[in-house]
Amino acid sequence: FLSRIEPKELLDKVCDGKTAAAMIQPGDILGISGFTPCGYPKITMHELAERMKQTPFQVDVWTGASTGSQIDTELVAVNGIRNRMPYQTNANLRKAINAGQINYFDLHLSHVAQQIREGFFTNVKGEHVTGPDFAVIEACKIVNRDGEIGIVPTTAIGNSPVFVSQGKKVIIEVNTTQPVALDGMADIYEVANPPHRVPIPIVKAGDRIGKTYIPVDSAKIVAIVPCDLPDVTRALAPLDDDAEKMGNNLVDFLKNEVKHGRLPENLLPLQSGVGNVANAVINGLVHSDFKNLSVYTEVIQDGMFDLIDEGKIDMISGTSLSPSPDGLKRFHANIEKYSKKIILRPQEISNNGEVARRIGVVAMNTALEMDIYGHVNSTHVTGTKLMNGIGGSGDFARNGALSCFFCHSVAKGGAISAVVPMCSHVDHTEHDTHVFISEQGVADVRGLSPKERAKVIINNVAHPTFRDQLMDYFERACALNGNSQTPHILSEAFKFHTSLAETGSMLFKK
Ligand code: 0RQ
Repeated sequence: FLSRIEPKELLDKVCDGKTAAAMIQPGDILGISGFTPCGYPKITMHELAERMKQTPFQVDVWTGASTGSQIDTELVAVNGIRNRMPYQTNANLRKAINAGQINYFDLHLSHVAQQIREGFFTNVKGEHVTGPDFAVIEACKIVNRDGEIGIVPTTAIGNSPVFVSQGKKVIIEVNTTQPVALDGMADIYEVANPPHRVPIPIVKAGDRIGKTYIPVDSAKIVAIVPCDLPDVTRALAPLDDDAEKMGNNLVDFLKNEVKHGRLPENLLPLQSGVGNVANAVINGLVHSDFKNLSVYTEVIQDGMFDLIDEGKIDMISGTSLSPSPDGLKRFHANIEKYSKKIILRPQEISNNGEVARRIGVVAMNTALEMDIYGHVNSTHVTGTKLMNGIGGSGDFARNGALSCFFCHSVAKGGAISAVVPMCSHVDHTEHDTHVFISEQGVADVRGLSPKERAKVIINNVAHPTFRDQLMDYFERACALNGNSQTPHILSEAFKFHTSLAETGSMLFKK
């Protein structure tokens, strides 16, 4: 542990997690490292939850995305979180948010850093602040490079740079389970807010533009805590037939794009979301003939290692390394090979709209539901209950060269249709969606009017069991509205959802 703290003048800041947690005051805002369950501080947050068990109080928690159990389970269990942003995937946290116990704000992940610097967020007193009270950051090492003290981050960069630069105090957790070979993967570059912003000089996914460490003003460091707990990442569901079909549908679609000259042979930089569907999609590419691919995305999951092993990938840019538990072992066993192909950037850069537009990503994200006109709900189950959050899907869907959305055509054993007459919540509008892919097929809605889109989506992506019901709605809506631009029968637009609530199925009983 001590050998990982290169600036010896910082050794007097070394303390245990309990001492660090005791510095945090009720109402403080904590800016925590971590993005999808990796790279998050473990010991300090566990000790904070223990302290809250004795003396209940609350803090605000800002993160990169979802974090680990010490934060998203333990702090939730002691009712220790007042406000939380910008993304989560934890069942306990989700339950607390949907029970009104925690105020949660769901943001485009690339926007968080700018909005912090601008002072969009308020503290418990209602005052606008421009940074957290504490940045709590997991480190692989603390270094002195070219006279600058720096935190070498671990498996997630997320919002750590802005938390450190804008935070009042910094707690660093040095995790000895994280390999020192991670040093060199990070590319830290912080942008200025308007009107001082200049172009971000990335023209290819593999361009390095910053430092390998997060610069930190050593006067702000109040604690350096040893940690020996590994990241606990999430397992992925095994790939089933439907997942394979979805991956094949994508590959066929992309091959056709190349054939007609709309995409280059090695495609454009790929972005893919997280979760089972995203993993299936990448799996399709692993088994395809595409070569010399590049990836400009946020989360690097197991499928990316397959692409490296198959020799199909030139470079992968992301903000976090969040493989499954088996994938993490594989990464550690081959770290020399994988680390050369991977760049980890702050989420303000990995998800940046300017860069995504310039390099022209192929955005591949997942929908909970989509409607017949091409709007997408990625975040709210039946329009009311938060699932995870928008994450980076909107950053890429709006700015990518090509915006694809994936989903299984049905959920919950066939009771729920992914295609509905009107989305019960909208994250991505008809203006941000180009191609829909389910295990049933592909709906390419580029250049189509809403009424043209409806037919293609119903016939190609919806499950056959729901097609008649959807077409019946569409045809009656057209008749009722005199073929208006986007026909709806407002009194029936949510009948799929109300039927689900009343009968347990979106399929109406005839
Ligand atoms: O629940 O396993 O309990 O049955 O949702 O669904 O099909 O396993 O798909 O793991 O890829 O997650 C949209 C949630 C999909 C995710 C979502 C139920 C379904 C299952 C999961 P069960 P699958 P995935 C990168 C970019 C938004 C953010 C984003 C997500 C569970 O991809 O959060 O893309 N995306 N960010 O049964 C009720 C429906 C349902 C439904 C599926 N219509 N109603 N439940 N499910 N459709 C990430 C970051 O930015 C960090």
